[in-house]
Formats: sequence, structure tokens, C-alpha cells
Amino acid sequence: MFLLAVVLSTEGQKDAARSPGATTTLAHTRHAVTIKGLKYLPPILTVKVGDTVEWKNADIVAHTVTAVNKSFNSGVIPSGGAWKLVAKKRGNFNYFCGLHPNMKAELVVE
Ligand SMILES: [Cu+2]
Repeated sequence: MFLLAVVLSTEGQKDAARSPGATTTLAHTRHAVTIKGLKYLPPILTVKVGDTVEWKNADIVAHTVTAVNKSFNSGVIPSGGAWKLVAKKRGNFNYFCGLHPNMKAELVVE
């Protein structure tokens, strides 16, 4: 019992020591957009500044994630590939696939 108590108390101290810096890290969320069937899923994704968004290409053909306003561009994401960005600026970003311009979606950063 004594040993167990020591372990628990050490863990508690570690958590306490970590928490000041951890707050910022925990506030940033990771989001995933799946590209499948020539569609971005979900078609509209809302994130917060500092969040990471990862697009995963689940199609058998290549795609891109290209902002209409040119603020980001993945380049070619091959089948099975992925690309991510950290949302740094607030706004509504319409994007499309440079290889299949009918593929459209939106990233909202608040
Ligand atoms: Cu495409």
C-alpha cells in the first residue's frame, strides 16, 4: 500500500508540473478531412486558430487542397497520401481540387 501511495503522489506532481504549459497544447485540436469519391468529407469544417487540419486521400486518384484565394496549396496528394496545415488566420477559406475543379469545400477558421 505504501508503494502504491508513493506512485500516485509522484504522478500527481508530474501532472501539476505539466499543466501550465499543457493548457495551450490541449486547446489545439487536430481535425481530419477525408477525400473520398471525389468529395471532401466533411465539406465544411470549422476549426480554431492554431488547430491542425489533415486531409487524407482515400481515393485511387490524386487530389489537391487548393485555396481559392491561394493562401494554401497542398500540391499533389497521391492516393493514400495526406497533407496537413496549421490554421493560422481567421476567415472562410473556400478550396478546391486543382485536378478536379468540381471538387469544392470550405475551411472556416474562427
Ligand atoms: Cu481531385
